[in-house]
Amino acid sequence: MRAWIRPEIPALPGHSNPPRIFDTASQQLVEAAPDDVARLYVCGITPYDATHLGHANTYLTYDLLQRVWLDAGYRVHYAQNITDIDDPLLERAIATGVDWRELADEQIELFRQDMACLSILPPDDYVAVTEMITEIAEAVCILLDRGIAYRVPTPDAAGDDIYFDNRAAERAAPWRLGEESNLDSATMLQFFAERGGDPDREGKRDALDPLLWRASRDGEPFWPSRVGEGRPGWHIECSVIALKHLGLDFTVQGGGSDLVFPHHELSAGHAAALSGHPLARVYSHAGMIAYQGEKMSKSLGNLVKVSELRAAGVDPRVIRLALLGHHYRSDWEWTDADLAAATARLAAWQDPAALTPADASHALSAAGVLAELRDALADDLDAPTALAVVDNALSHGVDDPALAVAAVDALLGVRLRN
Ligand code: 5CA
Ligand code: ZN
Repeated sequence: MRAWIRPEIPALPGHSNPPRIFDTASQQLVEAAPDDVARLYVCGITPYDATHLGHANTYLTYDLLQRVWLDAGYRVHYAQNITDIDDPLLERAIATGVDWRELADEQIELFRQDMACLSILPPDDYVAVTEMITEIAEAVCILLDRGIAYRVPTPDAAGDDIYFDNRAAERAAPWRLGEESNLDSATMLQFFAERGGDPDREGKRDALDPLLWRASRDGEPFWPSRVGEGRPGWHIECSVIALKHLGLDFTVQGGGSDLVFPHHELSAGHAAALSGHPLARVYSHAGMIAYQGEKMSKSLGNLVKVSELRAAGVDPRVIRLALLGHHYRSDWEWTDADLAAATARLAAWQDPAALTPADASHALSAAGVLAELRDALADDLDAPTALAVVDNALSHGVDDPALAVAAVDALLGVRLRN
């Protein structure tokens, strides 16, 4: 799929250190330092409603990570999927009387516009599940052949549903359930049931075994394949897309923390069972943004949409600054105060007199400001500290305003002057 336009990044003198970021599996900060090319996979949208601030925050997190990598001198290879066939999308299409393909196309286009307005770096490979059906079905065949997948008879469907055998995968692959999420089995069961899993499905070998392939039911979209007519389960899509485009053991797998379990844990399991290697070196997760007391989510409908803020005249840089005001790993609730604070901050940063010292003898070194910005971001993407560094530079003025402006543009993605 076509992604969106790439924002320009000004060149800066010198370079950042490789970033340290928090790894969910080991529960510690680790250096995300690739040998050469930084390979990043971030789970994309399920396109049945418009981009909200929670999505924007997650994609902004990995935009920052890429800006640090680029500034540290690495090349970046970034892949993202689109879950353009799944139950919630079909349910919304039926409820609104729209063809599911039209709904997905409309929402993908809106997402592209939102991402471009927010100056989010686009993926090199932007891949819809519906473009990968054959490869996914092949992967399911391989898992069946190796005895790591099994058929569950499905009387109301044209063929069998196919499930992943977690226990068999643990025996065959460098992977263990719980290794990434660190959750106990009761919590896994709860999250599995809440987040698209079917623990009570009759005929499964284990309650936590996930669906790999869903045989077609009456009226549901399906694709012919070597494993019968049907469509892919959720986790396998990300494993197959990531393996195809990024290869083995890539640098960082990212997404919101709602995906830690079951989605990321089981995508890693599928990939390990297919390739014999771990999926990624670092498993990174962004916090959840809430609104009106609950996690902002399309299914609940408590959304603040990027497109609606834009239509109301909010400068996308304000949205960026509002999100950057919170550390990416924290869970927080959006309020109008975030918007007000970010609006005031952008106005202050854009003031033509800002950064120019009233008294040259008190000016800060712009090179020093750049170094502080780099240190903050390389330290687990500490954007709130980075914003404070710029605020401080403004209150004193700097000896080279053009360098400070370029640093804010390149590292924080906020262009202050044209
Ligand atoms: N298509 C799947 C991933 S394969 C999916 O989760 N789609 S989504 O549209 O529901 O979410 C897209 C991304 O936004 C995911 O990385 C998810 O973790 C993140 N996300 C969703 N809601 C929030 C929220 N309230 N706060 C922060 N991030 C969120
Ligand atoms: Zn995913």
